[in-house]
Amino acid sequence: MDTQILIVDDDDTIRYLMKEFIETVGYKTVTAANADEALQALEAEKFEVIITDIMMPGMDGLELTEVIKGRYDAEVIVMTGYSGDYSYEEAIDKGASDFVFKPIRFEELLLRLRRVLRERHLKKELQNLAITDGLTKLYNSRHFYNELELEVERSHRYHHPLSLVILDIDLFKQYNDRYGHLEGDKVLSKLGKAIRQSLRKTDSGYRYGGEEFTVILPETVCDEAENVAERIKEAIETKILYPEGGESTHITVSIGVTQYLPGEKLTDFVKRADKAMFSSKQQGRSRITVFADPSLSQPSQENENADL
Ligand code: GH3
Ligand code: MG
Ligand code: MG
Repeated sequence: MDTQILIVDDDDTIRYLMKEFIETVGYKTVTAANADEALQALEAEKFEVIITDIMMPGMDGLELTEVIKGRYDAEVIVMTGYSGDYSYEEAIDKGASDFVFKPIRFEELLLRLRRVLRERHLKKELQNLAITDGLTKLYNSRHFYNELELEVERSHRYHHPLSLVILDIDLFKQYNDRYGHLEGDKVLSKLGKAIRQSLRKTDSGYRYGGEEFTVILPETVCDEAENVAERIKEAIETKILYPEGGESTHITVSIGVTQYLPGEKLTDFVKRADKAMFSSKQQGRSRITVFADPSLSQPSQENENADL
């Protein structure tokens, strides 16, 4: 089990006993003697739950709870004596998930800890469901716009490159017409898998529309994004499909690739990727078009010459 628990208490004995007990039941623990140490630990490692005393020199446990809930994705359980100095309401108000009284009864603490973890995992599952497309197991379009906004902001702030890939299945209406919608759905599901397997750790794939997909590639320049696009294209197009009532076949995809230009609007960025994809369609489908620079999203050289 790699669930990490951070124990914060200024009392050495309590810290030691809690660490021993919580490790006995199978969780990993780190201890901190005050809020500063706790925040250092949180910067260095990821914790699912922080169990903190309230009364501590320096920043108290309630303030610490507030800081944790503002900065980190973690649950907090607070501990206090029977003094009545702090109320359950105050702790919950700061974002704590539960509250235990000192002297600590370890069995009770364990029950509460397990409940907090269970609820946390349930919450995560629900959050995942809300951002995942059921058919392809890729993220959905709502999540796409949220993530793209975050990545654009990051790219802007740190001057790091950011690329976007848009992909559309070629002549998918024909496939549906020929083999039926259900067989079409199977293709979408397989394509979702092919995309997921072709991505690098930092990339994320989305079902953008019915048979349109996007990939966000942080820290990536156009050329590298093109390599990823090529890998995805090959993974999809080499997959042999066996639709019911038909002969073995395969599908092709048209892809657009572009890189974020500092300061541009998110919608312009997406539109350029879309135009690149559309250009792939116009040039005969089953290809990748890269618009590295906005001037390239204007009609291509050949078209311009043809107009003269
Ligand atoms: P193009 O190469 O120009 O993209 O041609 P196309 O036929 O793929 O494009 P068009 O936009 O005309 O048709 C898209 C098709 O995608 C029509 C629709 O039935 C199919 N489609 C969209 N969502 C789903 C889905 O969830 N399941 C299935 N089976 N088909 C879908
Ligand atoms: Mg299509
Ligand atoms: Mg389409």
